[in-house]
Amino acid sequence: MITNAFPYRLYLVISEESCLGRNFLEVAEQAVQGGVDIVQLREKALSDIEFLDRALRLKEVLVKHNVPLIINDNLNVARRVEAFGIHVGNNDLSPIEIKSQWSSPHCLGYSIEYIEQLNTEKTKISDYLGISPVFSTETKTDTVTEWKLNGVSKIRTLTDKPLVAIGNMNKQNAAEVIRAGADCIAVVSAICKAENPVLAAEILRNEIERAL
Ligand code: TZP
Ligand code: MG
Repeated sequence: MITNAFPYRLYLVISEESCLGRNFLEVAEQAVQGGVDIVQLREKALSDIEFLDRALRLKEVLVKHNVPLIINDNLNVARRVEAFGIHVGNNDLSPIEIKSQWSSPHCLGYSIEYIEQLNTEKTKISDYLGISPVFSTETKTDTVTEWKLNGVSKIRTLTDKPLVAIGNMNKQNAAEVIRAGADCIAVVSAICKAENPVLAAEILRNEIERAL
């Protein structure tokens, strides 16, 4: 369920390398112009200093548009850039550690990779849940469960948290995933690798709105 604390519908997950050699700041800004309303910086192979530098530059762009920044799995960077929130997977920093070290009201996203995670304290204290991956994807191959539409529906029946669908999401499947119970669609390739990121975001946003 969408809440006042998490009203977002189209979520861009970006890294510099996902943008095919283009300037990732420009891609992010174009995505926002097309209708992305929340952005996560996900850099898995950088030092804290390099990660922070990218995060600060991205935040400068997002602030102009009043779009929140989420940092993937790095509490130092999240704090120093004064991010809106942090996102972690099941093998990352623990949500419990994060909540104890970084006080509310920062937004905490947690990826659900198998069903047993739902009934845990980590899930309970998270502000939104990632359904990861809905469909298998070349962007992230170390995944556990391919949820598909059935999995999205099943998770929907088990929690009221905002649900963010990720994994090979695109304009062909966004509407049906929303109808299956997701609240928000997260993408890397569908925007970062699109010829026209503004248009790609607009089309995705329309597909989402049409299914609500
Ligand atoms: N977590 C689960 S799938 C995924 C992440 C970060 C990658 C999604 O990338 P794409 O290109 O939108 O399939
Ligand atoms: Mg991880």
